[in-house]
Amino acid sequence: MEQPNGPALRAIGTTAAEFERDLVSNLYFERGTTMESASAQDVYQSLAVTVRDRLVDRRARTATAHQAANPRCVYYLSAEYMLGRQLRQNLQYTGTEEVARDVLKGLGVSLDEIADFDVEPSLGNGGLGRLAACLLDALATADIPAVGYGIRYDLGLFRQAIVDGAQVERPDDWAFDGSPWEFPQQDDRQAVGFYGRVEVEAGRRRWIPEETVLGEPSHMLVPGYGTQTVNIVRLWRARADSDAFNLADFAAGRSAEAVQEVLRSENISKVLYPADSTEFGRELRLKQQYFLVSCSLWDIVRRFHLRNSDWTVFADKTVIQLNDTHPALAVPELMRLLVDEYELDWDTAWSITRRTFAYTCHTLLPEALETWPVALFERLLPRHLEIVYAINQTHLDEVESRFPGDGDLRRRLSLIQEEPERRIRMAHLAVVGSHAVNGVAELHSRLLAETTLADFARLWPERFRNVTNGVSPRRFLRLANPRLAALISERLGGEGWLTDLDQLRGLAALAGDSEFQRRWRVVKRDNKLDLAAYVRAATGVVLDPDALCDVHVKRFHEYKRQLLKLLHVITLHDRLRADPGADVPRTVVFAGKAAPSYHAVKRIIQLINGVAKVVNADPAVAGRLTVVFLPDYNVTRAELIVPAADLSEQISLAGKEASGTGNMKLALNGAVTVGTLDGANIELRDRVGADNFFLFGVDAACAAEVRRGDYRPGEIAGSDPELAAALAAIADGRYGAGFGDVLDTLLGRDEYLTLADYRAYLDAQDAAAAAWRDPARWTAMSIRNTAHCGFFSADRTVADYRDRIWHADPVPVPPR
Ligand code: H2P
Repeated sequence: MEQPNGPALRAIGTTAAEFERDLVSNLYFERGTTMESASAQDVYQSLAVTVRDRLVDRRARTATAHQAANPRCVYYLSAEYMLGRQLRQNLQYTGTEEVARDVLKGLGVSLDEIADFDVEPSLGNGGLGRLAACLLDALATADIPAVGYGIRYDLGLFRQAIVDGAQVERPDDWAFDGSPWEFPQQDDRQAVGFYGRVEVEAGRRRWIPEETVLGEPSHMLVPGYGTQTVNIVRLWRARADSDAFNLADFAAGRSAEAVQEVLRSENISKVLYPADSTEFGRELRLKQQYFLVSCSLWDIVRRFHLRNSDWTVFADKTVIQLNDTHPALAVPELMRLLVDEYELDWDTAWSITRRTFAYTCHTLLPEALETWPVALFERLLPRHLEIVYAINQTHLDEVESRFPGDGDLRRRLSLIQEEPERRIRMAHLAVVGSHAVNGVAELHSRLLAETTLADFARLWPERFRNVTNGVSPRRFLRLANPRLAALISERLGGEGWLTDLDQLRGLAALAGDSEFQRRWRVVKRDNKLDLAAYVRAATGVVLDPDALCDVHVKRFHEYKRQLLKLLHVITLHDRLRADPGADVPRTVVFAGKAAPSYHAVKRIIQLINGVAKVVNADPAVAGRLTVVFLPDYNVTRAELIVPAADLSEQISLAGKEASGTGNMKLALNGAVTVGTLDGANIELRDRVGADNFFLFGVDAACAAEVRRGDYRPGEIAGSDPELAAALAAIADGRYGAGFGDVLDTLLGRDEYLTLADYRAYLDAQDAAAAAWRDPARWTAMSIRNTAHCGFFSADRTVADYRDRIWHADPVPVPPR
């Protein structure tokens, strides 16, 4: 039982009586109501606080243990966090799920209904944001002192609605009803400057900002599983000064003018990735980046000074992981703090900075490597520009001394791109300012060093390393798929696998066991019934729980090739109309969001919905093929789809997907992958075995070669009758008129070699269908996928970061 920290605090216990007392008390004192008159929202909020309170004592003890140990702390800087819903996680991590269920039942309320009020914070976009959340979970589970820093976006990315088949972006006001998991800390506000000028005072350069915005932190608890550690994620919200509201304007009836300054400040944390098609949007993005970095570094330095006074140990106590380039401004900002504010000399400051930062790159696409116009940067952050230039000078001097006279190399390695306009290369800034640079899968790390960052890898080979991504087995198996988790625990004799995922290997011996197989199939079918119920309510489409559930779920991007999957669906539609036995009964589920300004993929979403409408209404294929586009993909939706999936589509063009993590989540839940040799698919196939994976398509080297050569997609289309028929069906308007633009991209450049891989992909799908026809064979493949997924635990990923980059020791938190 957890005890209070002093006589003034009430005891927090785990018995049903204590839980009920606290729940009713929270209802009374926090919501001002009683069980008799409480709304469901009241009960939800009080339940959440009751569960949260059970973590607070652990958090307090964690902070005490960290203060005493003065360890090296990991600070994770990320523009995105996809934390997922918190209620069920925290019930599980505090061991109070059963107690809560019973107590609520006694009060006449169902936990499952109340749990539906839990809203997932909309603070992320895709794999990068979910990876951040999985790493925080695994860090706490490993007792490593860590803080995640991010922005508390009011409206997050966007809520995706489908209107007439097209994506429509709506604001995602995730905290509209109040967010019980946050601890706001108004008294810890931090001023962040923008614009202004640089002055010289007593021989030192100093930035005098012209505009100031307040960063207001709130934190959420990040509990470890099976341990006492509770770390935090600290999120910053932009606020205007309390006298920013212009009372005179308001009094004169100019209400819009009255709030102008308030809006200008608060816009900074309004949305994730404001559209960058306007100058306003671009400037806002850069402001956000600096806002995150400035607030977070201030907090990191404050934490350092709580326990230390000597700057020379800063890097021994601090490692800052840059999650992609969005927080790369932290490099010049730390230099500014050290040199301008704390008056360290440049060389000492630079050595501290480099030893402090590490950078994770998540892409290979050159267009995804951020750059900022020097002119904008200079206007917004004049002192930082000077610092970037100074860093660049030292850096280019080093290049010159190592490779004398190589002007081309200097140009390529410079932090500044000169043509066609002068821009700052953020990835270069991150690499130059870090002691370690990592990719997120073996292939990705190798390609980074050979292509995208090749010159840097030549300059500093020792900085480059790989850390293959991983996923939290707590979130994506225990929470998302309780049925499978229970079956696994029953057979493995306990839940040890939850923190030691390699134990799943013990399932391999059961792959051929017919009774185990039967139970495995029952779990899948029940999960499909859950998905079917949701899909029916959300879209009206009826799913067959016995059909092969074939899922392509992830952010929309042309390289991820949702369109290749769709061409397969169209071909299946044709085949089934001619021969109802041409394929196994199949449900194809698409889900994912497209960036609002990415027109080409938004058209693909429209085409998917067009195909779904026609296929689902076609009596000729009824019961054989169903297509759904499930709107608003996020962690909550993933938790529903992933456990129900049989076939996992990981079909990006080889050499484009850095890693993927959906591939891991799906395989862990027993989905068999149809995939290319891309990202972590390669490592997945190595582990689950080639016989339990449907491989197809060109590899990365071959793809690069095809692209360099004389690739003619039109000829491929002309020589493959089924492909020609599928394209003709789109052209003829069978799935809606006016998709000529989609065809033009395919038949024109076909950047992502969709047509080149079409035939191999269909063959792989036929092989999958053949395997599905033999349930014993399929189920064995499915079990082997789960059994050999241990490597893809985020716990292993964190152990790799710890050993290869962070060198941070665990600090166990003593139980009471
Ligand atoms: C990105 C990469 C993925 C990678 C993930 C996490 C940016 O995610 O593309 O390949 O697994 O980061 O490292 P996503 O495409 O899902 O937005």
